Amino acid sequence: MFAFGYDSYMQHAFPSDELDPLHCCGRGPDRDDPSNLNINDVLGNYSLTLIDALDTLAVMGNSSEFQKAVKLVIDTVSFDKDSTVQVFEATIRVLGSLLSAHIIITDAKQPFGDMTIKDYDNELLHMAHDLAVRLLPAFENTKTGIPYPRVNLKKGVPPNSNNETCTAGAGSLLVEFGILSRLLGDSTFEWVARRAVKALWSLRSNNTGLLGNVVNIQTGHWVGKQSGLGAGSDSFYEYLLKSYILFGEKEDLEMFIDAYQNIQNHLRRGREACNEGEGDPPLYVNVNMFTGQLMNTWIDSLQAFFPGLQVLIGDVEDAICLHAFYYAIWKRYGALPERYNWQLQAPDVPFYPLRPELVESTYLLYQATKNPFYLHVGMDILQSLEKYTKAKCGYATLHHVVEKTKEDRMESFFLSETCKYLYLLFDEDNPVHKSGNKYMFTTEGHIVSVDERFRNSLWQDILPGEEDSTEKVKPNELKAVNFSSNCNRVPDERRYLLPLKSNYMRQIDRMSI
Ligand code: DMJ
Repeated sequence: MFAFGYDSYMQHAFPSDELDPLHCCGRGPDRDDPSNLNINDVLGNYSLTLIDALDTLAVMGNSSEFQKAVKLVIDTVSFDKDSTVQVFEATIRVLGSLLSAHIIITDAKQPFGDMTIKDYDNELLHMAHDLAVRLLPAFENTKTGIPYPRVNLKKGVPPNSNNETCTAGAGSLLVEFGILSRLLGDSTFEWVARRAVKALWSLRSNNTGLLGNVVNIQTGHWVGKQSGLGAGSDSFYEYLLKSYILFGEKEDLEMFIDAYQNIQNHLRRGREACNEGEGDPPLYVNVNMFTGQLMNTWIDSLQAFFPGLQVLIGDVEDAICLHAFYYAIWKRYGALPERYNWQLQAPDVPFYPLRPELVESTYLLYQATKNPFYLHVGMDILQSLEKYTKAKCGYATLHHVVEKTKEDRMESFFLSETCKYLYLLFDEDNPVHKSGNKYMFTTEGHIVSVDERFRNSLWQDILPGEEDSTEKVKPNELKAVNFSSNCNRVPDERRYLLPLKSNYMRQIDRMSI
């Protein structure tokens, strides 16, 4: 699947950003229509799909193609482009992938096979630096410290820019910016990303502790008061925990735990006892951040990442139940509709752009439980992707999950995330699994190593007079806190889960979705 998608991109689309899998051609920014944000936020005229796929090639052990791809990126990609892109998308898809590939190339142990590059002179790190410098204007002239959502890579923040941004977009930059800072020894990047997180955090509701989904970066007023786990919010929560896992700053964990508790208190509906094979699965709904009152009756497919995050924090039982709910929807349509109305039991927004979130959670749940049920789920997903999304040249967005009509777009995250998680699910002996929790996945599925290099705090040194009051946790201590609570329980989980499998299958089958 990956090979067909990647080879098709290279053959028909490179050096364009994306592949149009129906017409077998490339796609770049929509210069004729600058308001086409769906395209222009993501496509920067910088061979996006090639960059986003780099570490998938390594994870799959394809050293010759990885080396070729890295050289192509070094030789042909420039960020000196008159492209206005979303800071978040450029960060997670491009910056994150460049850093991940750099980490893989410079790893002395080379666990994925020979991924070294002859005469490598840190070019990918320099490119990441160059890109991040071009994104920095987004953090200037904002009264709250929350960044502008978009920058032009040549000219900075466009005149008359929108002052409104979403929580996930502004508050999920810390992993990539923090790694860059710590690799370069330049605190600037982490500092601006951390300031944005803290500014958003300070704006949470006094009443519920929840954050909304859209905020004005100058006034700090919430424009979108919806609090949920999906679009506009998802990776904000994910990066509180993942920043802690990487950098060991306890304040990140404290924020995450607080947020997680508020999510449980205000967003989670549904009866308990799902893990006994009875009752309804939990449902995480969208509520008003100030009152906690229900705002609508849909969930979105992005939310399916949440069980994976719950695995990381050790809430495996809730993760199992929530995952089962999304899988039940997948089973019904052979895909996840972008929005599913749980009251009408029908899609509200019926397209499926090859998103990875359900596969991601399936993979992480399999790692935590080793229950073969998740292999079954993965196979089911794989088969429906082959059946409904395979096109002449690659894999296509499903325009309508009921009608199974296709759209001419293969988003870059299909190769960087969807294919990677599917591959890893079935590749028990992959170096990622033999590394002893050495790797963590960014929100775009890029692997980054959890190691001492990222534990030296840099950012407080540019705040003269401020003491670094944060407590640091060493990576090996962290494992004991976060991972072993899941992984060491595997034998128990197996005993506990295996008899439940049939209950689960029955429950999923009869779930009235
Ligand atoms: C990816 O680009 C990232 O996972 C992001 O956090 C939100 N989801 C898309 C893919 O669905």
